[in-house]
Amino acid sequence: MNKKVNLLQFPELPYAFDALEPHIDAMTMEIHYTRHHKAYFDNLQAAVKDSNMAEMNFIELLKNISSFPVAVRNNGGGHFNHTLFWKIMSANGGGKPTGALMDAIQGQFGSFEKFQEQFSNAAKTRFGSGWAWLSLKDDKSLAVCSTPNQDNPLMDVAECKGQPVMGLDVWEHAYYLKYQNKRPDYVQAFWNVVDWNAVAGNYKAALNRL
Ligand code: MN3
Repeated sequence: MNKKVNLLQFPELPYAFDALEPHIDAMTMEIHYTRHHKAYFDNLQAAVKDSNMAEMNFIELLKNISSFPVAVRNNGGGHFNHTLFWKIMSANGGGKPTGALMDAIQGQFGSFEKFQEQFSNAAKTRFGSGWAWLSLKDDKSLAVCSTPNQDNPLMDVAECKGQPVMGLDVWEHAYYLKYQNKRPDYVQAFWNVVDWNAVAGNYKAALNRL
């Protein structure tokens, strides 16, 4: 899906603020989308205006992010990451993936449960603000990792490089109203809203770009 992320367009939230209740509460969703994501988006517009960055392919820009101002790294990452995050959750989420994605997860991690544990650990142990990721690497293998702040595995500055297939926001603004300091409870709840069809679509699209 990441080729669909537009640098210049603020995306619609694909569901109502309360759609992911009780796992993610409506107040958190509203503030997260209308204020946090919107602020990254607005700050990104300010950072790229009067430059040729606005006309660049957003993915290519992120892949070469070390060449651009830090405001573009932080706000471009923020815009990209949240756009992906909204789309990999749904009211009908949860359960397990099927098909090629499930085969790839089982082949890479041994079982879906082992993948879940590794992803959850990446989310829980990221110190401070950041994201946990499942990514497709250039050698077609899957990898779990986490990044600080609004970085992501597309960026040339990331320790773990690949195409993001699914991501989990572990900034406190993503969970504090409902879960306070209990990030592990939020991470556990996330599994109930993962839209595996959307994640499978991202996986397929990422494979097609290799
Ligand atoms: Mn966030």
